Formats: sequence, structure tokens, C-alpha cells
Amino acid sequence: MAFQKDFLWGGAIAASQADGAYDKGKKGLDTQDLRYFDANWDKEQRTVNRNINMTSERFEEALNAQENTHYPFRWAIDFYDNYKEDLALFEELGLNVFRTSISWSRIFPNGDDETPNQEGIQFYVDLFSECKKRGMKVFATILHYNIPVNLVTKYGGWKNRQTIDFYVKYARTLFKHLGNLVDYWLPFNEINCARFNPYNGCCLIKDQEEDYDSAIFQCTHHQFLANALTVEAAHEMLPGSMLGGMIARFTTYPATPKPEDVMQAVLDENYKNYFYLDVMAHGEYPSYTKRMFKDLNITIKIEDGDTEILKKGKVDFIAFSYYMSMVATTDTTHEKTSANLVTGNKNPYLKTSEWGWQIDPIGLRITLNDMYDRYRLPLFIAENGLGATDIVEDDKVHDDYRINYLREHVRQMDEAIQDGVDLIGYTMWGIIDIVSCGTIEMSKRYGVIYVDRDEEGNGTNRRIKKDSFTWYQKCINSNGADIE
Ligand code: BGP
Repeated sequence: MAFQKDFLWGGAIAASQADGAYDKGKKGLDTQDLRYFDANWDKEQRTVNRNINMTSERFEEALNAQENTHYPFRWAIDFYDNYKEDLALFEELGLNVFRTSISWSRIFPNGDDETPNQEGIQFYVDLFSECKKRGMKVFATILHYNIPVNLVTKYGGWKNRQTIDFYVKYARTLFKHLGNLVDYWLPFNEINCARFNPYNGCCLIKDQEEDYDSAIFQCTHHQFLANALTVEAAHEMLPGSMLGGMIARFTTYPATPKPEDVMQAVLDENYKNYFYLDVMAHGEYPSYTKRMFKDLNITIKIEDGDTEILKKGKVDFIAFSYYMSMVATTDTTHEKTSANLVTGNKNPYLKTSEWGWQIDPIGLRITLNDMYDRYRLPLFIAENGLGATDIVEDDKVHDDYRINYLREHVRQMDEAIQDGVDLIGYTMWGIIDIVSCGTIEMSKRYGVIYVDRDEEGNGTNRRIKKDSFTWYQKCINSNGADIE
């Protein structure tokens, strides 16, 4: 196998989907703590709920909620209290890098606080020191969707340029206190999420916006500025630090060789994917922006000095999540299927997961070659994995479907490295079962470690190794050679 000897084999989670303890350690309320879920919903209601996500009414209800059962991100899998036990399992697995996100409201409970919450800082010093002690590098996401609620209610969130200043102060505080413990930084998880799930991506609530689409891209512009200023601050405070730009990768093929379909695929690739990386890696808005904003009927305010800020803050590596691929067509009657963050066109050549996501390992090789050719920056697969309903039998989980999925993706990573792609790492998503982000379901499991907790938070919360635990352990210990 072609994996270099110091290839980074890891696992990823996110604070709101794992930590729980939403009001412990002086943590402030964050935007993910407000997302409502009802375990009695059927499959369709769960998808509808994913697409609605947040309304003003739900937001108010959640702020005044007297119970937490319907707010799974408030309890998740209690990683906050169990991290030592979980990191011991990750060490046994052989992980040499661990990706998680930092909760902004654990550091600044209201987001605009004068001084940081020492208890919050100490939690991450302890967590990341434990990672180091157990031989794992730290890949820290600075923002994975959950911003302090106070920044939304008092300032309007990312619509307000002041939020850029609050964010950069937060990032600088992390660099000051955690700079010696973190190896890879990611200012924003899936920055293109703002377009496809605006509440998660930039805390926008549709029923509060006159021009929703322009508001989305205005928030994205402010996030681009925050990203660039954060990269610049890190390079100044932590010389040699590595900061990445990340998207949810929607690899898109034309449905047919019809030129209109091929052109649609080019537009989807640019508008949904490359637009975001072009700004973060090239430090400027790409040449097709004017046409894109016209096509999408977008108007945003760019202020004096903004282009200089973008130029000075280019990222050091490219990160992306890869779960499935998409199909582009001008035929509006084309059959649909579900996907990460969105609903897309069905590819007749691909099988799908239980959640309708189209499984395409070869698409990963295609994506890696495309992106390396375009940016010539090191690539990091920050998320990949299979969401499935796992069954426990005699304290075992026989998840061969997950092993098959992972094996085929590892095989294509090897192919891409042989193609000359500089791929530095891979963090399997949801290395331990956590609450799903899109549908808020605990039953949508990604891990190689099962967590005994149901969709209302009942269960022992015990951790159980699945068959995939042994498979991934062998894969890592053999540096990708033993994957059968
Ligand atoms: C990505 C998010 C993750 C994660 C993943 C899987 O978009 O960055 O937070 O959750 O998707 O999606 P889901 O949990 O909806 O299955």
C-alpha cells in the first residue's frame, strides 16, 4: 500500500454531537442545544424535520424548555464526563490523530464576555493533554455549528460583522492556551453548510429573513473574513501552525453525456464546492462569482479592506467530508435520493445507505485527484463513514456493512496516493456512536464503538466494541495494508 509511514489514521467527532453536559463547567447555551427531536417521529417526519431545522417558534420554545429529553445535543453520549475512558479505547484502536470541535460557549459562555471561562479552557487542556499522553495528535475544529445563543439573540449572529471580532478573539484565546497541544486547526467545519443548512452553518432562521439567500452569503462572507483573520493570527502567534479550509464535498457527475447535463455538473461543482475552497485557498473570490451571484440572485456587502484580509489569510491544507456522490441534470423529473445536508439526483449505478446516501468509493479517488490538481495543497479527509442502525447481539455488533464501506474507501485512498495525491490524513467520522447532526438521531450510528443510549437518552451509556473496531485496528497497525 502507498500510505506514507507517518500517515494520520484517526477518528472524528464534534462537541455538540458527543459532549453533552450542556450546562456544566459554566458552559453557555449554544445554538445546537436548541434543536428539537421527537423519538416518536417516523422516517418521513425526521427528514422533514431535518429540512426545516429551526423556526422562530421552536427557537423560543427551546430557550424556555423545562425538559431535555427532546434536545439530544444537551446530553449526547456524555463524552464530557467519559473522555478518559473513550480515549483509552481510541488508543487501543491505534489512532494517531483525534479530531473534535471546541465549544465556543465553553470558552466564552455569552460569546461577548470580556474574559474567557477558565473552567472551559482547563477542560480542553485536560482533554488534549490526555490525547497526547495516549499517542494521538490533535485536530481541533474551532467552530462546528454551535455558536453562543447570546450572539444570535443580541447581535444577529453572523449577519453582524461584530461576530467576526468575537470569533477572532475566541480563536486567539485558543491559540494562547491550547497552541502547544493542537497539531491541526480547522476554523470552520464544512463552511459550505451555510447554503444547505443555514441554521447549522450560519445560525439563520428562514422565517426571520426577507432575502434569505443573500443573508446566507452575507454570513458566508463574514465567515470567510473570520477564517482569513484566524489563519493570519495563528501564523503570527504559532509559527508553523497548520490551518485548514473545509467543505462538505458534493462530488457531482453529469447524469448523461448531454452537454446541458455536463454543464450543470460544472456549475454544481463550482457553486456548491469549489467556490468556498477557492476563496479560502486562493485568497480571493473566483472569476465565476459574479455569474453565480446573478444566477442565485444574491447581493452582499463587501467593505473596503475585505479583499486584502482574504489575500493575507490563505489556508495551509484542504479538508473535506466525503460520504457519497451526486448527479447533476437539467431534467427536473429525475429520481431523487437523500444525501449529506441535501437531497439529490439518483445515480442508477450506485447502492445507497439506509438513509439513501449513494455509496461511491471510486468517487473518493476522483475527488482527491481533482482537488489536489486544483489546489496543490495537502489534503485531509476530515470525515468519512457509514451511518447505519446497528443491532447488539450477545454484546456484539456484526457490522460487516460498515467494514465493507470503509475498506473500499481506504482502497481508493491508496489508489489516489499512487496517482500522486498528497493525502496526509483520514479521520473516520463518528469513531464512537454520537447523535447525528442532520436528523438528530442517536439511532443513526457511525462508530466502531457502540454506545448503549437510545433516542431519548435512556440506556447504560456503556461502550461496546463492534466488529469494525478490530478491522480498523488491523488497518491502522498495518498502515492500510491489512484491510481484508
Ligand atoms: C457532516 C457534519 C457532521 C456529521 C456528518 C454526518 O455534515 O460535519 O457533524 O454529522 O455530516 O451527518 P449526519 O450526522 O447527519 O448523518
